Amino acid sequence: MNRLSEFMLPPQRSTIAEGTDALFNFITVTSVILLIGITIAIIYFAWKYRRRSENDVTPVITHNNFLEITWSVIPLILVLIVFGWGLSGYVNLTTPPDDAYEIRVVGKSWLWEFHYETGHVSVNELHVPVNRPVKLVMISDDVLHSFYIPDYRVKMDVLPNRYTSLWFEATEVGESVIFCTEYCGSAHSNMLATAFVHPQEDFETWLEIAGSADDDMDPVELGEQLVTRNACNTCHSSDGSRLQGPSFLELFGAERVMEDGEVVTADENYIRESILEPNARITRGYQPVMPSYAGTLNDRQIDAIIEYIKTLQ
Ligand code: HEC
Ligand SMILES: [Cu+2]
Repeated sequence: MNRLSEFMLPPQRSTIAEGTDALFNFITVTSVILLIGITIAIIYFAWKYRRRSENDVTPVITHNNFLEITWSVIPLILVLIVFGWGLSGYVNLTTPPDDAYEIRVVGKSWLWEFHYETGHVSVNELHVPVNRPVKLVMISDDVLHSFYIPDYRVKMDVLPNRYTSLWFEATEVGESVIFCTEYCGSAHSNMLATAFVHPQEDFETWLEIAGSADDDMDPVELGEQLVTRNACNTCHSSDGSRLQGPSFLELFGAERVMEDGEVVTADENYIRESILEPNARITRGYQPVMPSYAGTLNDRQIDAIIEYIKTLQ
């Protein structure tokens, strides 16, 4: 069975992965056995009871209790096994252990934000300790998304206005891919993140430094990093090319025409407003698809991004 999982499925990197795969393999193997058995029976009977002569007459058969009960009871038992097994897995998946480490997740078109107990926020990077249950409490800022880590066999819809949660315990130090599996707009396929699993001590250290590492960095350098870390660069280029949004090249100081005809000079206030309330004013020729970074970026970080944009002339 494990060979089968290795062949068909992603690596098993959480405590529940093996159980989930066992059920999946049970369903696959039973279905294949039934498929082969029924196909052989159909072909055999078609051949055995073929019409041999002009006067072949089919005998009148009304029913056969034994056969009918057998072919009802066996599938019923199989279906009940799958139901019970699936239910216990579902209950397990929806009840996190009490000591689970909690991280909050916000889905936005088209990125994932992770908020830690220290107030640190990381974008598209989930950091967790190994061998410790982690509970994710998730919500969406806009449309429906779905949070999926194939290596951990966990998936849960992420909804606006309502929290959903899931939990897992990673069993290996390393990296795994996180997908959005609910079609959520034109850049849905870019809504990817990475789960980084650290040894327990390293996780504590990571959490301690993560919040303060930026403090003594040069603003322009910090701004450049933030643009990548916050996935701004998936929609804004720094070389003049047009992506989902306008390029940052030659943005600072430029005159921008808004959707309603208003002309705005791209100064500090305009950039700040664009980051915190992207829908307040829409640049003409673009869709209102930028997520708000209010609550994600603090003043110092916004200033750093502005300083960085200023250098792109
Ligand atoms: C999902 C794509 C997307 C992401 C991610 C994104 N933006 Fe935008 N942004 C846009 C679009 C589209 C516009 C133009 C429409 C509008 O004004 O909202 C825009 C407009 C802007 C503007 C105004 C630009 C102009 O020329 O008028 C600024 C400044 C800006 N974004 C900064 C940022 C920063 C900083 C980040 C990261 C912290 C970011 N954006 C992340 C899509 C995005
Ligand atoms: Cu999505």
